[in-house]
Amino acid sequence: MNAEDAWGPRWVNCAHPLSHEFMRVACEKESLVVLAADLPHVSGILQLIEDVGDCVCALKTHVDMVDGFSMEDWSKVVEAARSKGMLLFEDRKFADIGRVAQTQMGGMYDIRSWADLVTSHSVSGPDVVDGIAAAWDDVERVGGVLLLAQMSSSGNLLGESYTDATLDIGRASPHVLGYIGNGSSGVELKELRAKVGEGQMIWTPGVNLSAKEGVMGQRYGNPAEAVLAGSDAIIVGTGIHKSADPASAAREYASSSWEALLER
Ligand code: BMP
Repeated sequence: MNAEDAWGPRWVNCAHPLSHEFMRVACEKESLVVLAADLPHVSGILQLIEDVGDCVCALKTHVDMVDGFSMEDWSKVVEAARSKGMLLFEDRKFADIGRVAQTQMGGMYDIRSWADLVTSHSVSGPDVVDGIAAAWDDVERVGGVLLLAQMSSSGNLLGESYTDATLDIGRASPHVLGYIGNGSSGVELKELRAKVGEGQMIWTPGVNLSAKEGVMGQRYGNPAEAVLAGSDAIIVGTGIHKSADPASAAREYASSSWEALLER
């Protein structure tokens, strides 16, 4: 399906090139699924990519949870994700001053060299985004930042005024592709979408087709409802990798999110 027909005003109004790349891949795969590959070994991540990569648009990683990390092993993950046409998204949640964030994009994980997208908190102010962008400049790559405007964890401190201030930072920066929203609450998501408008993306963790509640305060909502409320990407971890049959679970998440997009 033609991306503009599927995405409508989002396709027309989003400015960041990687948002179009995501929307294009989503149309190709008929899926809005971002896989949260929260596994401690490269071998497990590689197997997961092999099993579900055809219906996943981006691979979200926490590179610092990988046991015995080596860049040589990690490059296999990067290569496998690219060969399946997935974007690479490191959920680093930067939160420091700009200069330090720039340095943290390098280091042993060298996030700047392989990640297309990263998350950042806005708590330290706008310079964190400039630091991240400067790191991509250093290696002559283009990347996009998703700012945490809401969270799915219960009791989080990202209240309305924090969200509003985060959107002010995000609107002012060409590097901010969009926001993390709370996928477990259609009400919160609709409010967020009304404030964000059409020009930036909202990606949502906290979605699951069966579980009502996750462990340690994670909250879940229905992925199709999240898309209908304004989410552009559903971030799914345990719903896929803990499933007895990850491939068919991923297909279910893909079709429910895609159908919701077309309905929207
Ligand atoms: P799961 O579907 O297994 O609950 O995983 C959710 C993923 O989304 C995790 O990788 C977590 O780090 C991330 N996440 C979240 O759950 N809530 C947020 O508010 C922000 C996140 O990045």
